[in-house]
Amino acid sequence: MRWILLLGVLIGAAWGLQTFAGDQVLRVEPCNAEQVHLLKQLEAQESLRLDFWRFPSYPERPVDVQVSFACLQAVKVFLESHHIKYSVLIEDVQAMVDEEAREMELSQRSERSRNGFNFATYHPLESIYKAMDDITAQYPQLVSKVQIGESYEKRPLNILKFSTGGTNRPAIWIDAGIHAREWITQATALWTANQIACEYGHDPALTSVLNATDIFLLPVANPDGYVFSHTTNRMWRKTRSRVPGSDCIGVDPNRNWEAGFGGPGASNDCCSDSYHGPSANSEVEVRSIVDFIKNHRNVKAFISIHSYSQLMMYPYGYKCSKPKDSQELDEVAKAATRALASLYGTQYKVGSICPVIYRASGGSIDWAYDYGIKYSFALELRDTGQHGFCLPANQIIPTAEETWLALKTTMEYVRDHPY
Ligand code: 0X9
Ligand code: ZN
Repeated sequence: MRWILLLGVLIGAAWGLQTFAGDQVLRVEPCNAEQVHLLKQLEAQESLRLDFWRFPSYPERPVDVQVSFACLQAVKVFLESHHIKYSVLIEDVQAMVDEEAREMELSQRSERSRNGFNFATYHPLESIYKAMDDITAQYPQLVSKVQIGESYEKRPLNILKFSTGGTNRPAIWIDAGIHAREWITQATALWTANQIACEYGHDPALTSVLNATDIFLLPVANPDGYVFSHTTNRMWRKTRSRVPGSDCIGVDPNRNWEAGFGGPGASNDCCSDSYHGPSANSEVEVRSIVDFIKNHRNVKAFISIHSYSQLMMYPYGYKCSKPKDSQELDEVAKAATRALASLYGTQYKVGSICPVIYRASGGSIDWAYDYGIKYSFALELRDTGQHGFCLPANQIIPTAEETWLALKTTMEYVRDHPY
């Protein structure tokens, strides 16, 4: 077993690929503050290179963590010796990544012969950008592409604007893929773009929303990270910016907004996956969205799509108190997730970020809310950890379909509640 793993690692390294042979994802369930504290100590130990899929936070909540094969034994012994409960959520991360790559390869081959975009598989960035161009070309009356900036590595940041006319109408902002590895989010956003374009004029709810409101959709908020997650490291989360004087690359773009920036729930360590960056808006990807929203001035809803955990959350994450509109936001999120569940029974939890997932400062929807956009929500799509960031491609369309019902419910509510 050891030799096979070593061989895998060596072959991967020769290709410049990060491999995860024998890595496991553990679900750790601390049962008191002391145990959370111990997990945070583990997090701070750089040599372990733990990858938290769900970060530890007070009060105690389940934590998902990818542990490299080399450190697995030591981590398990540590947990057991402190009587911290854990189970193995994913047996072999590399096996899951390989399976996903095989599926992509097969569907790309059949796609080339069918000559059409396949929404039911994951795609590299160029294919997503091409599909966005195709949608724009097919529905020029309704859809236009707007470049809102350029990523650190100079890739365009493209949004799709859906508008049936009028000037500076109230607008709904939706972004996906700010975390590179959350592939179901970029895929869902693209399916959603196509759905909006196809269903306008057919679906009465969507049609009435679009007759009053514009929709701005950013399917790939972190294109550099997304490309890196395809070419080199499937579990890449952050941007790809260089921090002067450090060996580590990238900033967590969901800790980089000017909302409790640098507070609890973000890391000072530039090697950490939740590194907040040198200053708020240091990441051009974040700055470009902030500038766009500020210039547009009429955004009434701000929805950020993440994965995984099946949650619909509203502010705050940088503090654990509720916003003044929490009751209304709670009702909207409950109605939206009820609609979502009506399709396939997928259950979502609703609440504000801090109690529902963990404390997280510098997040997008907290910034949007404090900026004055009342209807600010973060969605965490499927699943609850069985596959985590590698949601099988055969779940893309069902996930997008159910998410669409939540988005539509929210958009209808926003349309009916001007402020
Ligand atoms: O840690 C995060 O940024 C989010 N979870 S994820 O697994 N997708 O990384 C949760 C924070 C949600 N907060 C905002 N979107 N503002
Ligand atoms: Zn995320």
